[in-house]
Amino acid sequence: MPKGVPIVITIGGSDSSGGAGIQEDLKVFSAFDVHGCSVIACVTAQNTRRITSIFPLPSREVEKQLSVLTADIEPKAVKTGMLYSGGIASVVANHLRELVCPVVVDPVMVASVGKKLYTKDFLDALEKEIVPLATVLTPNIDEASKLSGTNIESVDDAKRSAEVIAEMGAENVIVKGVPTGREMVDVLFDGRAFTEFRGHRFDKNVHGSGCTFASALAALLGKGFKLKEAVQRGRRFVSRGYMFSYKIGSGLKAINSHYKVDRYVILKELDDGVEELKSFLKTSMVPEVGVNFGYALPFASSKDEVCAIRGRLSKEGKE
Ligand code: PXL
Repeated sequence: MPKGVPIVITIGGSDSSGGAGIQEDLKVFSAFDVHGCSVIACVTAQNTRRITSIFPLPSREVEKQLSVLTADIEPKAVKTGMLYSGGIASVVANHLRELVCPVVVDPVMVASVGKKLYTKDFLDALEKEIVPLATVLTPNIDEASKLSGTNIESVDDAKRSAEVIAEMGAENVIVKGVPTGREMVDVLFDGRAFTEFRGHRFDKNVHGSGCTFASALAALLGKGFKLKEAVQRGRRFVSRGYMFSYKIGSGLKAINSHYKVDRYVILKELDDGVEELKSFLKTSMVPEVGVNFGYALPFASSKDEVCAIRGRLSKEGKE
């Protein structure tokens, strides 16, 4: 490992389908060039359609993983996901209390295939022990509704819910995915002010998006980004993941957190394209104003993902 690579620990459940949980977190960490350590809280047996078993590890085994890691390694950030039971949540909280790095808490409650991912005593431990240790808590609207006891149907509802959750001790709360017309809004509350993040509303249900966002946040905070910038970058990463999501079985698609956008290939294609165009372009086809020619990365969403020839092709065949 090169010197100075930030280390980020994820604490959560194993997802045998590889789309969410620890497996997804480690993929995201690697996409952001941070080193991921993992503490397994439970093992789920699942495919893209259903979860057939949840096997929580004994709390003392979770405790052993945390102890051995923190005795040797100084994480730059920690992310928690599916902790499942009150007992496991308490053990995790005891360790988080000793850490000085940012803690991203994804209060995982229900799987995208619809199964409940916690036991009765978990909610109490989450509220009393884990939430107060969160640098940022990342509930979706259902999780935020459950935690705050308010029903979220609008951005204003999400703001009220975030205030209630912040009262429980979370430093920042981001309530994700308030559907408003054609947009999806995330609401961030830092204990004083709200920031709204608006984006495209993807209507497909993709497996792993919550884990991806929270682990991207942990990686970015671990790399030293300020929270708002981390949220913006994390959201962009998740949108890309939706666009490039793919099928691995007969059920839900998997979010794509390992796509590579190859800028060099696009530049080369532009170059070759210009030469090809010039080879058959007749003067009569070129308008007075000339011809612009540009290429973009797949699903380009900003100017730095577009390349074009400087100036334009003119009637005289000059670039
Ligand atoms: O997406 C939430 C989640 C987190 N962790 C594990 C999961 C899931 C959803 O299926 O299986 C292990």
